[in-house]
Amino acid sequence: MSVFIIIALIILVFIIIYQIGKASEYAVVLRGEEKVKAQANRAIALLLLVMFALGMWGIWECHEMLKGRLLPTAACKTGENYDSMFKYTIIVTGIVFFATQFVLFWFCFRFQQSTKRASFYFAHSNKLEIIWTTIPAIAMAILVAIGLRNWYDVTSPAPQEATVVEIVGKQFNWLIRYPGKDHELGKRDFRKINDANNVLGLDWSDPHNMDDIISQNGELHVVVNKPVKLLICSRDVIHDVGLPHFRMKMDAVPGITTTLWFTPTITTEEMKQKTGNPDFVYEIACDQLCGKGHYSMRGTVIVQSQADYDKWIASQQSYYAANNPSGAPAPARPAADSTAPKKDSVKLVSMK
Ligand SMILES: [Cu+2]
Repeated sequence: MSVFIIIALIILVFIIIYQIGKASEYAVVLRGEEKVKAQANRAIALLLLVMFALGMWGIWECHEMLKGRLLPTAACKTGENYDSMFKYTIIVTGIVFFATQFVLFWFCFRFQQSTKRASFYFAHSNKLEIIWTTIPAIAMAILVAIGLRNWYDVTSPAPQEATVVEIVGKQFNWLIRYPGKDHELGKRDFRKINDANNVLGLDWSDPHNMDDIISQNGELHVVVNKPVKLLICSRDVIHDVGLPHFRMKMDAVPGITTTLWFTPTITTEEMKQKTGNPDFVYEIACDQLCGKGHYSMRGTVIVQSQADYDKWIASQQSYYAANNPSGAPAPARPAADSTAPKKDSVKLVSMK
């Protein structure tokens, strides 16, 4: 019912505007075209000022409404740097936006058509060209330089003491591999991948693989105030490790290892108290549309103290031990299998 009322209202508004238009046409005939034109001109000039004021008020209202809701609290130093870059960009572009819009609307009002004033034309001004090219160029160069510095911060070589964790995207979850006691991840070979007992294709001839731990529930455990380096890869299509609370994202590309590093500064427990949300979790969102289960490809980052992390890792079994309880080497994958399409990719093809 309310939909009909709204449609009827819209139609009514159109009819009113149409009738006003017609009435002003008659007025032109009755009162003389020049006079009506001058009146309309004044009215439009004034309305433009009103529009400017309404627009600014709308922007302010949006700002008030969304205050504190746009981005979650940054939980690492580089995230804070990104936030300040965001703030300065908004300030600079905001000032330019306000100034240009104000001048645009004010000029319309101030220099509305008048019979008492002759127009002044000038075709070119080198001085103006230099001013409005140089100032934005310098401002943009500064903003880009800050952006590059922040980008370098997250993609530069990680500190020596960083924990290395591998995160591999697959349709449709994240596989996370931690080096075991030897602190080194073993070699992988995509030809050795099989979902039964070697989800990441660990090469069992490499002894570094024997103690590697693989978490298949999408939980990435990291230690607070300790740098963590992510080795990012994919098992099938392109995914993207999106970490909104750490202001980072990086594509997970099959066959290429991309990296990111950061130092989390707030534990999950502290964040629960900070946000007042007992269910708070740091999210890993797949930021690349990767198939029909993309929406469900959500992981979590658990930021914890060193003691909690040590306790957690001690409770984990290595992937090798969990899948080969007898201790025997994992059977090699049958050759025929390696060319068979994976179940999920078949599903994806059938979508088209
Ligand atoms: Cu994905």
